[in-house]
Amino acid sequence: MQRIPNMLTAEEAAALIRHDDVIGFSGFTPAGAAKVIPTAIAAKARVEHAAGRDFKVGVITGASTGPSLDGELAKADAIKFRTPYQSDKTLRESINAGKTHFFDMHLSLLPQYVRYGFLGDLNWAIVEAADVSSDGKILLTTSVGASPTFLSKAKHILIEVNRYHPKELLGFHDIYELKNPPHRRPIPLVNVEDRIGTQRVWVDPRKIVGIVESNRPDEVRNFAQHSAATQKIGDNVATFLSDELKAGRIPKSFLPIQSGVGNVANAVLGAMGEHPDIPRFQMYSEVIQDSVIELLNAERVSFVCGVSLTLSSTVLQEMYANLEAYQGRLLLRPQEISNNPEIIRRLGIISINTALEADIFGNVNSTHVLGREMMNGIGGSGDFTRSAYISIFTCPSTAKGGNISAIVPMCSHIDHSEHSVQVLVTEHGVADFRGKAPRERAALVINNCVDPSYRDLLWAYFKLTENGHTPQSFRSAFAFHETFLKTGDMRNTRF
Ligand code: 0RQ
Repeated sequence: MQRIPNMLTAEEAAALIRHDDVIGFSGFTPAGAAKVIPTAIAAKARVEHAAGRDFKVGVITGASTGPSLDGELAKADAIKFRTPYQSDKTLRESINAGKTHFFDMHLSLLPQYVRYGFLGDLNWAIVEAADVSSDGKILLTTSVGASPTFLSKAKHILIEVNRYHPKELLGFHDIYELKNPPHRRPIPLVNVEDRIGTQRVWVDPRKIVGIVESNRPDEVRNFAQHSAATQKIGDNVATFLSDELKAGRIPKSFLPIQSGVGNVANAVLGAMGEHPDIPRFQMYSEVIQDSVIELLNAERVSFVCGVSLTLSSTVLQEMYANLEAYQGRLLLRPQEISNNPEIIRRLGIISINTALEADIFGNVNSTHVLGREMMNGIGGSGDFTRSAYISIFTCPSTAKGGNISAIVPMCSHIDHSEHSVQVLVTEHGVADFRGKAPRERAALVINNCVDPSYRDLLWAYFKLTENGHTPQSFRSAFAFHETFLKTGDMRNTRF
């Protein structure tokens, strides 16, 4: 590090960024996200705007980030376009107001979109690191995301060396980049634990324009306590999987688990850990949340790999205090590898993701509240769902105190179609769609998954029309949504 002379302040780094630049920032969730430079870029934007000058940048990251990146830049109205995922309140409002263009995409595809040039030229990679050597070897921190691709494709690089993260993270990353077609080869990963790449990202040191030092924790939010509903969903998933095991449809050694983001996913993993009939398992996932570390500590999970260590600061600090105990049991991979369909299909992954809304035929909406307002984005849910051995969606059967049924006649937006969704689980039960025709699926969902206060209404909808392979009434398919918008309660729906 001593031979790279250009130590900069965050403000000096921000001064290099120009209006209309496209930046690939590190960060997959708030884990490993660049922090001090984006905040300084936001401050620069405010100064430029006050002087009457345009200043907006294109923001590409691995997935969502934290308040110092998406939050600050959105508050400063400095984001021209954003991809592939976000979860920041201000940014979400700007997207839904049509002010920020948001391109919601499968996370596995992001790195190759950048390499193929589909998102334009990348002016900058701004990446958080635990260390950087004078010959350009970069030790990433708590996420890999798409940083290797940003670093290889960007014209210039700025590094945030964050002293909060120890250099002993060396050995926890497995960096492997795909070649573009027609030179792409099979990915040589056949077991969850396989290492296929390097421990650090190698870049041409001449591209590193500056290094900014910082000491800032990841801005990971704590999860909500498990509610009765999320606990029951977890129990239902665990029981379903243990029944699959007993039926011989999951091998005795079990199969690797992918688990989604958010409160529901956290509760599901907790329940799987507690279920007496589920053996110790491996995880081939994306976001490693607190519950995964608890399962590793309890020896319920034997190995986990993912893209990010999205841990509350207490759990991360405990891990850092005892890091060597996790060597060989935990690995961070690029999103292009963790979410790669070739590997997901090969390993036989069981995917468990959360739906905002599902319909009686098994289509799932993960992204749009009432069909219009973007929540976070599709994230990796599609990457896993489309290629999984068993694809499961979970959700509480109602939202907003029961005024919204998460199960509707027809989804107001579809991210995962009936062709990819195999199992739906709510706190009331399980609908297993495998081998079932649409009419059979509808009966399973209404009987097993729907909240009792909506059951008669959904039967009433289903009986409206007798015709067709998938019976629908165009006039009434969105009656639940329309009624909610008019009266604030879907239970007022009348057909
Ligand atoms: O709103 O916060 O205002 O109360 O949506 O709902 O129940 O807390 O669920 O935190 O698990 O997030 C789908 C958003 C679920 C997330 C989603 C309202 C509800 C609440 C959140 P409030 P919960 P979770 C990749 C995995 C897409 C990306 C993905 C997500 C808020 O899981 O972003 O899967 N997924 N990545 O009140 C209106 C409905 C609603 C509703 C819930 N039907 N209508 N509002 N809400 N249902 C793969 C990995 O490996 C990580």
